[in-house]
Amino acid sequence: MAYNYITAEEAAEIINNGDTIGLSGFTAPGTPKFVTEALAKKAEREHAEGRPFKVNMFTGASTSDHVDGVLARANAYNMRAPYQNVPDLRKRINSHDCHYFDRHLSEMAQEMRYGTYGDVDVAIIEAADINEKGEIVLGCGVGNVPTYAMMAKKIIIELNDKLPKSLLGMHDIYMPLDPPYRREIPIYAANDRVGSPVLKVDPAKVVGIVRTSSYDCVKPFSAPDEVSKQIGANVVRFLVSEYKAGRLPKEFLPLQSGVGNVANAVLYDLGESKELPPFMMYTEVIQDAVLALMQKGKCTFASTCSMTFTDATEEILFADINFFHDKILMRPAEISNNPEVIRRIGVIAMNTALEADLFGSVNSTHVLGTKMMNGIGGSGDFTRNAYLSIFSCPSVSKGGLISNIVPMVAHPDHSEHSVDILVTDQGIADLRHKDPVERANAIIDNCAHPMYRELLRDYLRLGTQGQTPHTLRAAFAFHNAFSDTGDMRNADYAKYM
Ligand code: 0RQ
Repeated sequence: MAYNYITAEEAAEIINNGDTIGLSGFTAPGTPKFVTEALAKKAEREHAEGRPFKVNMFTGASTSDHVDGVLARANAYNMRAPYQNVPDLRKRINSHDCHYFDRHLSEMAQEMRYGTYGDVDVAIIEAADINEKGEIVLGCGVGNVPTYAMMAKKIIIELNDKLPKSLLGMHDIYMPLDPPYRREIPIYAANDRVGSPVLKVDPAKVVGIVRTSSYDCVKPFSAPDEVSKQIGANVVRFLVSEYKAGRLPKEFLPLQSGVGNVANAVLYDLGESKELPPFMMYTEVIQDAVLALMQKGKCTFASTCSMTFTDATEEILFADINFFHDKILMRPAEISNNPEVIRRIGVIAMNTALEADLFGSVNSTHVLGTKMMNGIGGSGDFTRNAYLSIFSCPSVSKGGLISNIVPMVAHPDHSEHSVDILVTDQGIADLRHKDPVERANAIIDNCAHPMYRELLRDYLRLGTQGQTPHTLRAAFAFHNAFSDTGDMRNADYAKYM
């Protein structure tokens, strides 16, 4: 069938106030970039003329400024899910201009299919290629697009000429049946392929194709600072000691790694380790370090939802795509993050915390307990189901005004039942086989910054009751001290007792 080629502005005209939109992609890669920019301009025009214009936006994970930045600045979101990381959107969420549902990423697609969020009016899909039968070669991220495309009444394609058609074969599009008909997802090793290399859509639903040309605009990494390097070295030290002790199989286990500078630094360090064998990844994002590890033969395969590469690394990938073609498989989020598969193949999960408490619970999402940072993302999918779950963070933030080890986390995302290992620049606390007080002592001695250790020990001494000796009246003394004085070191337990 002959498709209708349209401009981004014409595409934006197809989208109405109140529409629910589903986007392809996961993080910036694979996410549309041009129709959303045009949509933000349309929203601004509508607002200037006194008409309401807001949409409900579902994505795979975070996007980029071309989506969440422009649309947040235009105040064009009524609702947004399931994850974001753009400062302007964060402001809209925390000021209640935008309803934000922070969901486990593996659950979004099936919740959508169950009808939790109503209909999908429009899916916008970035593609490297599309044929007359509606078979789409996706870009560098998948997300929840199989579900959004299936449910959408209309589909708009962004056909991006920067994406080589030879991406064909690097996707594994699989949609599980919903309960009670679901069977096991037949992935028994990270590199098992179970689905289709193309996304199949009904060509009759494709209302327009917009020709585009752009890399994925992932921000370059800053060079790792001393703290990140120390965290990376500690994570590697822990994994090597586990491996040498025989607590990890000799083939090693697939790794999951979160996003950001620390995660990238940890992977570079793993690549340098002579003691660890080459490994596979079963993860939701791969960053620049993974491509370098593949070139060195240290990472042999990566199952992921997105190739979150900077533009320079994306160019390296595209220039040598034959080398990488069989080493990377991009899958929908409900498969890349699938709890069943993660548990089966024994993933080692490595994620980042904002703060952790003395007994091992982790806050990944809410700054000082109230302000949404990004969201839980895939960290819960992996943490709860991993063979080994590692969290890392710097021991302090804001030059020491904030201790990232606190008596009690101000918002719990991952409980002490799921967190196995805590790592900071100071060291490693192995929380397994420890009772709550033993865990607290291990965290104070190994992870807390020296300037906060005595204050944390004082908190532990206050507790006289129960197996987990919290003192609830004083549990947020660190957070209260920061709110009142701007420095957690002023925590005064007596004030609340
Ligand atoms: O503030 O930006 O003003 O300097 O928070 O802190 O240390 O740079 O942390 O960028 O690695 O992000 C948990 C948010 C960490 C991220 C989180 C301040 C600090 C700084 C950022 P500035 P860092 P990172 C894979 C898995 C949840 C989702 C997830 C995240 C800023 O990793 O969103 O894991 N995780 N997904 O100064 C107040 C504290 C603080 C603090 C740091 N305790 N209190 N402020 N900061 N600790 C990805 C996907 O799911 C797609």
